[in-house]
Amino acid sequence: MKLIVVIPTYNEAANIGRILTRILAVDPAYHALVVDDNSPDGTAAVVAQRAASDARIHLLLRRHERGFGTAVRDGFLEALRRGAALIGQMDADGSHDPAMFRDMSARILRDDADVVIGSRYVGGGAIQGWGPLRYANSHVANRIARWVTGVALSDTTNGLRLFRREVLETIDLNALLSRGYSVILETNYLAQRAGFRLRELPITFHRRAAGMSKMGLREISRFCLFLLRLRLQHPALRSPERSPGGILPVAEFADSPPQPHPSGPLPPGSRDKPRRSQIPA
Ligand SMILES: Nc1nc2c(ncn2[C@@H]2O[C@H](COP(=O)(O)OP(=O)(O)OP(=O)(O)O)[C@@H](O)[C@H]2O)c(=O)[nH]1
Ligand SMILES: [Mg+2]
Repeated sequence: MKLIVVIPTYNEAANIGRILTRILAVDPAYHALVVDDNSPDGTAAVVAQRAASDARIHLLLRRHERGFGTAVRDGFLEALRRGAALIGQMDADGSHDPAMFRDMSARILRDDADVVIGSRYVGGGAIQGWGPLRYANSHVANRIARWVTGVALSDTTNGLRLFRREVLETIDLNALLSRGYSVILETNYLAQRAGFRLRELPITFHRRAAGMSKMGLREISRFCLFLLRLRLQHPALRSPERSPGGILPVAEFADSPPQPHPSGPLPPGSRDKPRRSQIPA
């Protein structure tokens, strides 16, 4: 089954070669699609050279557009066009382990989930190498995102995810509001709202291997602006705290028995299939 991993890049020449090698080593059915915004450090040239001799490496070079959100969107559209059954997303800087796609795809193929999120904040998840400020930034962003949107995830800003093709065909990628990092939250929110099953799998997140972060004040303000726009566009959004029956339970994969639903047990067989009436408008 064809799995394409979308990797947005900006100035990742020092990292991209290694991450491509790691992705392709996980499984012969895995392809990598790098979406590069004409990085000044020549990231695209590194990828193009690898793609010339490896049919599983693809490059989408965006010469005139810049932005994490639109890069992810364009990557998803290109992966659909290339016929992927499963579409992954990860960063290029070594923070995410591509071997996780094995477990993630197993969950989807077992029909336990439609979207699997690599989560730093569920039991067993971890972050290595972050200072308190970086951690606080991520933690607060997740709390606010969850409060505003009702997305039932512990970690809705991490860029290691795997989608069943149908999810990305259903949500309208061309209508996304996000231009920046909020695309992760927005697509999670839209998938949940469309009635798909989102599940979290614990991961260890590593500090970037080399190069500079693109996360800064500009991205943080873009994220806040996105939340405001979403709230204005969907005034009926409610927080989980204020509408306990209105969202899906946070779902983690664990070998332990499933947690009871907050509003009582679901009928047999319905645990994983959210009713559309459970999804906030
Ligand atoms: N195409 C594209 N990719 C981007 C852009 N901004 C960031 N990226 C890529 O998106 C991924 C995540 O960006 P990072 O800079 O690592 O952001 P971060 O993980 O929040 O920050 P660090 O923890 O400091 O690494 C990396 O692979 C980047 O190269 C952009 O404007 N366009
Ligand atoms: Mg990073």
